[in-house]
Amino acid sequence: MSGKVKHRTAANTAEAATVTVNEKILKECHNLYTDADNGLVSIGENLGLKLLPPRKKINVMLMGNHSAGKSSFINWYVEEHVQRTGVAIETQGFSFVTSGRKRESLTGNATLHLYPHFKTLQEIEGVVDYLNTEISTSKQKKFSLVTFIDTPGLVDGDMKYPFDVNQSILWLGDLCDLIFVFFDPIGQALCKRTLNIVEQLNESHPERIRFYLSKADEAGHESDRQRVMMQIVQELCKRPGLNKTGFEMPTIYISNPSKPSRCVNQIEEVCKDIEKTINQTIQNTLNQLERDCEQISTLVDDTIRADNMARSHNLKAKLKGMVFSLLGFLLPITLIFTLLVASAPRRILNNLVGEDMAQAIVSFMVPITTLWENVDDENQLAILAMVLVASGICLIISRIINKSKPTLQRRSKKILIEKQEYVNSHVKAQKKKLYAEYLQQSVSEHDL
Ligand SMILES: Nc1nc2c(ncn2[C@@H]2O[C@H](COP(=O)(O)OP(=O)(O)O)[C@@H](O)[C@H]2O)c(=O)[nH]1
Ligand SMILES: [Mg+2]
Repeated sequence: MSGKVKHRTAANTAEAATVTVNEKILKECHNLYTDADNGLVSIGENLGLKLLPPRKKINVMLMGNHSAGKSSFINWYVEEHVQRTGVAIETQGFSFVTSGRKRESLTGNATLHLYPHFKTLQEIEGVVDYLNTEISTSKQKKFSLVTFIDTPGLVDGDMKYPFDVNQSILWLGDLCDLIFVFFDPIGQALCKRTLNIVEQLNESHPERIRFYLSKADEAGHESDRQRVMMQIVQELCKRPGLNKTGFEMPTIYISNPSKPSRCVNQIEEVCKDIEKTINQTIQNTLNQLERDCEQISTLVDDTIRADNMARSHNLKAKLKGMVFSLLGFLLPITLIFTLLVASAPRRILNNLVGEDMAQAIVSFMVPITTLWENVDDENQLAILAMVLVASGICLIISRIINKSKPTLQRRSKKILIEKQEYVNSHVKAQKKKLYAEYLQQSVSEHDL
């Protein structure tokens, strides 16, 4: 007896330790994104990249007919009576059940505050009044890494819901990692509304959906249970959107010590499935972290390359612009100079630059001045006009060419490179470390 107790305590400690490792990994990943200065979200924002911080828990939605045992399943998993149950007691709206530091119930608005991912629900009229959160301190099973979403029991017919229940479930399904569909053997196992929603959910997220025959202990004998199951599967297969081969429908029930049942109970499989999804989520989160680091690094490289190109473009544009402005100024100056040398009396030139220099200039300019003297007066005027126009055009071209592209400031460039360095060394190293911790923990889990 004491041996058994000891063994169980050891297992519990190990369990607690593994939960802590997984929790820690998801929390640290979350922090790597949300850190105010060096978080990937803010770094990405500066590069025009929108990143979402990873979630710290997985979301599991339970849906199904009225009184199929959804709320009871949550209570069983949490090992605390958080959700009201009973054939007559209907879960009216959506209940988020999650673990926290103290037992507390939150209203719809507080719920949306707690789950910003679910903010879009607000757009469905009236639903916020039917949202609530139950926080429990339970750490049973993997509850610290799970948020359950209990949904209103679905029924056919004239039942009026105070909000668009189908739409709400579809939106929630988009944000959940697992969708459990409970069918119970006595209730309206084949409620059309349930089947319709399941069919729609299955279109976008077939990999998230799991079917269960709940309250299997109430199905009577083995043969009755088989018949109920056949009926449900047949009904599911009639739906074109659901017709897949190899339907799996584990039978589950919450065992009652005072009413022992010989029926096979596969409820542990549900726990394993939740665990598997948590592990998958951790791996996905770590892989996404690596990809986001790489994307940031590439974006920084691209930004710097584009900046270098803009700089060299600006330099070339400046040089070309300078050549054209020079031409624009030199053309009229040359002309005026030519006119001066050709037409002004030599005496003035002598006085201006001295006799020797004047001689040198005159002989240097001989080809142009003779050319100019050979042109008659009317054409001289035309040439003058043409030169002025050409000079004007050169000046305009110079302005057009010399348009610079925006470049980064030296300081921002430095910061970008620092962030890239931080992501490549610190964040990636952190990711490696977390992966190692994750693997280490799974290995020891297998050893147990
Ligand atoms: N025999 C049996 N009864 C169950 C089981 N799960 C739930 N119930 C009962 O079924 C009724 C409806 O359960 P509840 O969890 O409120 O269903 P919900 O409407 O889907 O949330 C309650 O009276 C529960 O005690 C089960 O596995 N076996
Ligand atoms: Mg309920």
